[in-house]
Amino acid sequence: MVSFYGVANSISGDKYSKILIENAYVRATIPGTSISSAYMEIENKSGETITLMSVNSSASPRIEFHQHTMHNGMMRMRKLNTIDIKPKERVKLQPSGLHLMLFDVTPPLKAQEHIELTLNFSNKKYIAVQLPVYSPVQEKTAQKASSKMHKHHH
Ligand SMILES: [Cu+2]
Repeated sequence: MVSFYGVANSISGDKYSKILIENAYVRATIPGTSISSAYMEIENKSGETITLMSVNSSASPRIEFHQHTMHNGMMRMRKLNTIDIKPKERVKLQPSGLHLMLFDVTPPLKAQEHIELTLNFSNKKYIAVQLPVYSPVQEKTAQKASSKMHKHHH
């Protein structure tokens, strides 16, 4: 499954290749709601920590970084200001973990569509990523495919 749709803005090809984004998708909005969450894997191929500062999209006026945590058996979401990606590290945004939370999503996100997110990294690196919108069934299928893919490496 090819899941990299990145387009570089205002960065050279060299620097661009140091950030890899894979397995990105956003969930279809549930009818009657206007929130969604987006997931992806971000790999830092450089020798320095790269920080994800913010994410913008025409699909949502407010996108936050959230982390799910367990407190006394209760799932909670904590808002993070930024996400650090250490040298050679791969940060996974995934259900029940780190994720992007999209608020006031309009129009509703429907499966088979795509939205564009612009990831703003430290040192003025901007990467635009096309994310497919997945239904719950498509999400499960994609997760199975990516866990198979990763078993290869281990
Ligand atoms: Cu959240």
